[in-house]
Amino acid sequence: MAEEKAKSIDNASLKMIEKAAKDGVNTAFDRAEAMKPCPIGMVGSCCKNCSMGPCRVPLPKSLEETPEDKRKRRGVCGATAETIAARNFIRMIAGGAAAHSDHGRGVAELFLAVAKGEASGYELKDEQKLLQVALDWGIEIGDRSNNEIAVDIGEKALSEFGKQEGEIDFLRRAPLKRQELWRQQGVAPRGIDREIVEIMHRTHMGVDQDYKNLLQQGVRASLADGWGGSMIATELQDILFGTPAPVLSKVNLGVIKKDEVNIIIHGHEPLLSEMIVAVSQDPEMIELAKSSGAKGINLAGICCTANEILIRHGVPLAGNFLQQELALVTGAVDAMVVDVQCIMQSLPDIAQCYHTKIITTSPKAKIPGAVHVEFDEHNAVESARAIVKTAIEAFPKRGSNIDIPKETTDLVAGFSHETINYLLGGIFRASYRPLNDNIINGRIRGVAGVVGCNNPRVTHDDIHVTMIKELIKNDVLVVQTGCSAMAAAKAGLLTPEAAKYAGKGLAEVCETVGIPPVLHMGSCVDNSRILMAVTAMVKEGGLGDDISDLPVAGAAPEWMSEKAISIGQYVVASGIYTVFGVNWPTLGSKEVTDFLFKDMEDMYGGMWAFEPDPIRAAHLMIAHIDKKRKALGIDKARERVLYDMDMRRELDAV
Ligand code: SF4
Ligand code: MSK
Repeated sequence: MAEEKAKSIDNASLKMIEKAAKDGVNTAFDRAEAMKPCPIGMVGSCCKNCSMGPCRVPLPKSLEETPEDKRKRRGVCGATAETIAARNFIRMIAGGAAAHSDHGRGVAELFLAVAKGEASGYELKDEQKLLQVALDWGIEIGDRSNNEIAVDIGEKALSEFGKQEGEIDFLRRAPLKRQELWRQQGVAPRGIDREIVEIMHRTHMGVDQDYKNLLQQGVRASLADGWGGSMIATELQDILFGTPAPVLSKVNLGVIKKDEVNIIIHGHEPLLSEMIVAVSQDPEMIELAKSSGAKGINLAGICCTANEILIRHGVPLAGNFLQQELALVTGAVDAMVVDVQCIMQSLPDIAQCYHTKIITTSPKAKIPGAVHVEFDEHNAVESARAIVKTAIEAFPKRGSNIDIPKETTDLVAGFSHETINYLLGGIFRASYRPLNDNIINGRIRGVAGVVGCNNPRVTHDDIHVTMIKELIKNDVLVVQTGCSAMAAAKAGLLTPEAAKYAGKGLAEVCETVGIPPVLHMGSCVDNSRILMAVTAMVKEGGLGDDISDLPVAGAAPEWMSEKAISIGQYVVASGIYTVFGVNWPTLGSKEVTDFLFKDMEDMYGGMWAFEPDPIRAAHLMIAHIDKKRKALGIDKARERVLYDMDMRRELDAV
């Protein structure tokens, strides 16, 4: 009998999974066991784009498919397995790009309202970034006030979504060679909305039926996400709420407190949660909590809203994606406030077993069974107060079935690309030079971005943590966002002490600079920070003249979301080799998979790979990093560094 796979490597999660079973609560872990994935849909071979179908074009039983068999392997409309797999793949990109970009649009709308003085309670916190974005976008600074400049930035940001012609403006932040390559390939994106709509049009029955042409539109829309919608979200959030700097905090379900009103913030957009952070510190609210018998108000987060308020305020992380239901199972969460994305519909059902109020806040994301308190940017303080009061009112209704796991781990987060600049180069000479130098001299072998979700099809957190440990052990500096960063945090990898897991060279750099070997850069939209960091490495010099020359790689080893596919595609199209785990959604077509895994390297200098085993995946990334080091002529330097005195003595002794 096959050995049953562990559900998680995290003890707190395992305890709550056990409690859920006792309490009769069904979680994603149970549902994943009961619901086997459809093998045809899993590899992208099912199409339901019209009512002549759904059509399934499964792979032939034998690898030796005859041309005649292949001709028969079509949907009713004649669509081939290639067309179907490519259409499905780029529809995932459209979904992911839409989610990130609509987040960016929401931020831009709030930003404009703040600039115009129409959103009380908010302010423009980062003047330096305001001026930087104004410069990048050619917006007049002169002797105008910050608010006047910000009005132009807000209007410009909103216009980027609907731009009919020309390119999105942040594209010009990329290295020149990369911009030219995108233009040659015909994938430099116009407005973000336009590229997403075009995917939906081209994938409609009977439109684009050339898989390569389809995949190129996927690239174009994904670039509109990474260098457009996501970058707008990150930059405007930084101006509004402050650019993150290193901050100490804690992670895991143990941050939930038995004697305080616990409010968990979950989702992706920090617009309202920023206000909840402020309101929960209001002495009047704390008094109100005390009058209900609580000692205070405790905020914690799940998923990327959590990352956003962690990196700016140090608010602790209750957990990542697969811990959202488990947080409720503690019985001690008084309210879970959700905005958009990655929110399980099971939450209100589970909440009924306890006393928790699930509060939806976005008109775009309502859930039957939840209380809806709509976020109104013109009245954000009032919305936040209503939410905090709802949580306080729930506190006395807690039952006795409470069990909060003890586990918490310390972490340091908030490594924006600007912070890395300062940390490495110093405040007076902020620069990526020391990073590039340490890569050239071989102390740091390369940089890997490990990001993305959890997926109950694999052991929770295990794939992330195993991969990251293998990378740092081999002197690869890891940068992170999303739920992956939380997995690493729980394993203690986001503290400077984690240098003990790193190879000698990386550990030396971490100890000198005082940084962890794994840097938490933020939320899902903050993958745009990674784009800026690799661009800064190119511009610093010595490591080639394009992102694809750098010894860097990317991974989303436990991915589940369409957003991960959009992120992966813009990272690949930006020139970075990227490995995904769990499963791969185009395996139903060899041609489509070959295009993504092989042809893209010639076209973009970066390509996709699929490897569910975390150690093997890490070594694919390391091999790619070494290939780039060799091409740069810095592989020899690395060998010199490896042979330190002890090793030389050992060699002499032989
Ligand atoms: Fe089938 Fe073609 Fe309709 Fe898809 S679009 S469901 S392949 S007939
Ligand atoms: S929250 S998209 S599960 S990283 Fe950004 Fe986590 Fe993936 Fe959602």
